[in-house]
Amino acid sequence: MSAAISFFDDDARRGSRLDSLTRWVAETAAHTQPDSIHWCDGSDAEIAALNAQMAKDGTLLALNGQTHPRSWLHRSDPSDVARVEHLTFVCTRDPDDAGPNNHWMAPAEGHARMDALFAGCMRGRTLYVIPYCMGPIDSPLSRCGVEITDSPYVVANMRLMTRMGAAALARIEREGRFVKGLHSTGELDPDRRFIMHFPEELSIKSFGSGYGGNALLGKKCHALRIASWQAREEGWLAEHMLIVGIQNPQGQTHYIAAAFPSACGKTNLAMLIPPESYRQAGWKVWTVGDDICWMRPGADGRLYAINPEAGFFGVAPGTSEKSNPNALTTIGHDTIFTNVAVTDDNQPWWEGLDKRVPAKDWQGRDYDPANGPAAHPNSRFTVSARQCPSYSPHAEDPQGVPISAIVFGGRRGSLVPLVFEARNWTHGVLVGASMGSETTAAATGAVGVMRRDPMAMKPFCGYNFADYFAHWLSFDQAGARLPKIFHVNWFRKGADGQFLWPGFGENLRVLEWMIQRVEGTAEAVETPVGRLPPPGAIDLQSAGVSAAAAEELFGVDRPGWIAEFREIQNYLEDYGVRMPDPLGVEAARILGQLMD
Ligand code: GTP
Ligand code: SPV
Ligand code: MN
Repeated sequence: MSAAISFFDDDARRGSRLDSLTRWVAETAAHTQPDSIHWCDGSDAEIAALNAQMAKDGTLLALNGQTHPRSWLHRSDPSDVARVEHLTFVCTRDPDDAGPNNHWMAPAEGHARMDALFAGCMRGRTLYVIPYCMGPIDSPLSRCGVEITDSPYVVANMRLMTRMGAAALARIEREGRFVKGLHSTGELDPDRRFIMHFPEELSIKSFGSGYGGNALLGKKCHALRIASWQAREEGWLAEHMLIVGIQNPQGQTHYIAAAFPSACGKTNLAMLIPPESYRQAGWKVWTVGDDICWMRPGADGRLYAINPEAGFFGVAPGTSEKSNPNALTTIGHDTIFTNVAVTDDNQPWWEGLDKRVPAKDWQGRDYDPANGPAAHPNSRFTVSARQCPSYSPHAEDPQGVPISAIVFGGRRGSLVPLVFEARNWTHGVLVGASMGSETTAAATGAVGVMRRDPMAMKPFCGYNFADYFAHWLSFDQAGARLPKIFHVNWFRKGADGQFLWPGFGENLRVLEWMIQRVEGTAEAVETPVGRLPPPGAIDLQSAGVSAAAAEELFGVDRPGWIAEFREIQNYLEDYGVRMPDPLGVEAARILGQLMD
């Protein structure tokens, strides 16, 4: 093995706080046997060289440079197109610490399995060392990590999604502490694929996938599964939430954090364009983050949030000039597209973009509708957040932004109203804990199956959900000025199978009611399940919603809710004695009121 180290030489690092990092890199190299080692510095020259190399070997295909300057298409292996929840494990000494919400393996067994897969796996390849920072480089809320990978595509994505390179390495040297992520694409054999987490060691091992959350270890593996564990120990929250600033015509901005499961509208809400009348009145929307939110109580008792990511790994299908013009502008240049289709003039294309007919599908075949959608339903764009026209001027504030409201929401074709407010923090935690949603293409497996997805964290909480709910409840302390909690459902369908609510930009009408509730200027109607806006509080007519649809969107179907709460009670009981009592008490109280 010729270890060509291109960042700084061994002598400079010896004896510094980077010792443990250099040792880990050397041990990993000895085990995985790469041809060479490359320390990523995050420079423009570095990425230019990597892109040129990937263009040469076919990993990246250049897109139309006129319409999409400096943008690329990557086609992943057709068996490797989404997160693999059944192959994702949390390895804790005590299985109860991982909880029934995770697949568990003993740490020694997890390491043994992974080490066997990694043995010699980088022969003929380059080992890349990616130092990265999740969150603004100068924020006390940020945390660092290092990903070792043999995939240059992962390097290119991590460069857009995190603060990667020399500045992160300097912070790691200062702090001496970082999350270790080891990744290899292996042979992309679905039978030799695992995503393994060791929260007690702050480490991750991922083998056999090059896709998204399986491979970009800063994202779901670090910023959610490992960070949720760290957050509980340190008194903060790591959540699967967008962060959006809503500026009213008086110039005040309220920040809202919203947890929706994968492919349920976070990117879209984070980049919302107000309806015309709101724009004219002076409303503005500011994007802080579209997927992950780290929050911590500030000195004034409010929760302050940062977006640990620096870019968007967004769902392409459905993104259009009508649904999300901000996203479309964002991805107009310097973007990596993965598994989208292309037109005959080599522009990226996906279902819902426009009326053109694509030339090649996501697998590079001549487009034939008989083969299914042209773009894979989980095809994605990777792009720097700084290219987003609505990117908030406060998105990189080291202290974060204060959160006025937390919103939970799922994809529910029936029962759940467009919006309701929780009575208090405990009720709000129950609302989050009992969330249900229909599955999507963001993970492998059946689509459209209703399952419990508490706080949109089912695939991402690195520890026992019962302990996680207790951690959430613990924020309700003397001196705390907690956000109000709401639940929304943009996906309610009528008897004809069509959505009852137009969604997208019109969602601002619902956010406006929430903000007025926070400010104490809007009314609400008490129901057993929560507080609903009274008729007229949200202008549905201007949103094009008929009176009949409105009735359905705001109805409380008692027998339906009784059945729902019985299911919720069973779900909570599955967690046994660790489940905090207040949630069961709250659920029983609501069920009692529903049956009155
Ligand atoms: P992840 O990146 O997987 O975490 O997804 P996400 O939560 O960011 O979802 P995204 O905003 O990318 O939306 C996913 C799908 O939901 C797209 O097909 C959107 O068009 C659709 N969608 C988003 N917002 C709405 C809405 O308000 N109403 C309806 N009906 N569909 C929506
Ligand atoms: C999600 O599935 O919630 C995503 C995409 O944001 S991935 O990075 O693959 O997790
Ligand atoms: Mn997500």
